[in-house]
Amino acid sequence: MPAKAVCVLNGDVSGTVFFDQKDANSPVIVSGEVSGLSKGLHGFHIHEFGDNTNGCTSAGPHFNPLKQDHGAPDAAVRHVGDLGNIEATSAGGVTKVNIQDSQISLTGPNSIVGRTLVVHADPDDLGVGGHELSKTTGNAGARIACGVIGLAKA
Ligand SMILES: [Cu+2]
Ligand SMILES: [Zn+2]
Repeated sequence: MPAKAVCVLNGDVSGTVFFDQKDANSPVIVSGEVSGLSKGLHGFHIHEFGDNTNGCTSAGPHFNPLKQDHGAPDAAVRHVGDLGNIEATSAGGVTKVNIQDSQISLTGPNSIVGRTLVVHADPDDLGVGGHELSKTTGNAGARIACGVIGLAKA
């Protein structure tokens, strides 16, 4: 069964991100746009809770059902929610999102539906920056926009 989900990002920047999955064992295609980012890399993660009652803070830590360290999307050791970075090639413009990921899902134990997508102020160091936060958050800094991922019409 194909599944679709969508997230409207709000905060210091804004955007809309779609999640498409052909069936439960297929990768999830993450596509969309984020507007207003500063030039450079910005951490892009699924956080555990779909709770924005205290802004992006209440989304909690990275979605990590397997209790792993933080890492790059293509690393063997990563959080399920680790989607790496998106890159704004100029300041304040529109940044396209185009990611394919095989750990997140729209069904089952790795489902991201009902959780929060967060965009960060700074680059995610992918676990290898040597900072005390590298293995938990990638030292990606403030949460500048977020939104809850919800089911969309398939
Ligand atoms: Cu994050
Ligand atoms: Zn992580």
